[in-house]
Amino acid sequence: MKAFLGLGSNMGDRANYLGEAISALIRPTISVEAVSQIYETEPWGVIDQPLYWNQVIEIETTLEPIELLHVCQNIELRLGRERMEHWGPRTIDIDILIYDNRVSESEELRLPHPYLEVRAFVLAPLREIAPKLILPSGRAITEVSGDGKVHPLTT
Ligand code: PH2
Ligand code: MG
Ligand code: MG
Repeated sequence: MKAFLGLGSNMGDRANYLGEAISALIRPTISVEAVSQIYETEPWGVIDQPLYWNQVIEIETTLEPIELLHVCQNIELRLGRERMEHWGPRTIDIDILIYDNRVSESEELRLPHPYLEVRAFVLAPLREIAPKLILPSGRAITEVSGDGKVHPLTT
């Protein structure tokens, strides 16, 4: 199945955490199909924290969504993620944004990601790698920009 993952870091060597997370995802059950540029983004939600570096990747996976979530959580732990404050600073965050057309309202995993369509730090890199995507709301990704300042690192 096709899925899109959002990666974010705002502590320590952000480029290194993003790169390590992508490498760690690759395994027989997960292949990485596309990788966006890194975007520097202003913190969304809790604004009194360092700037984030965000990236979105497209994967192909044979894992079920909950299995994929557990893989992501294990990688977060290995890369030193400590859960302190809700939406607070972190070495690495790996979120499942979209998994095929799957909808989940469970406590553990909500799909599609509940804030997907309001966060520019997700929409900008997602638009870069999937410009023809129709969002879960039915709107084209080219028509939705979300909130927050973002810019790709290379421009
Ligand atoms: N993640 C959050 C909360 N706020 N802001 C930015 N810019 N980037 C993030 O990845 C981010 C955030 C919770 O996961
Ligand atoms: Mg997140
Ligand atoms: Mg998360």
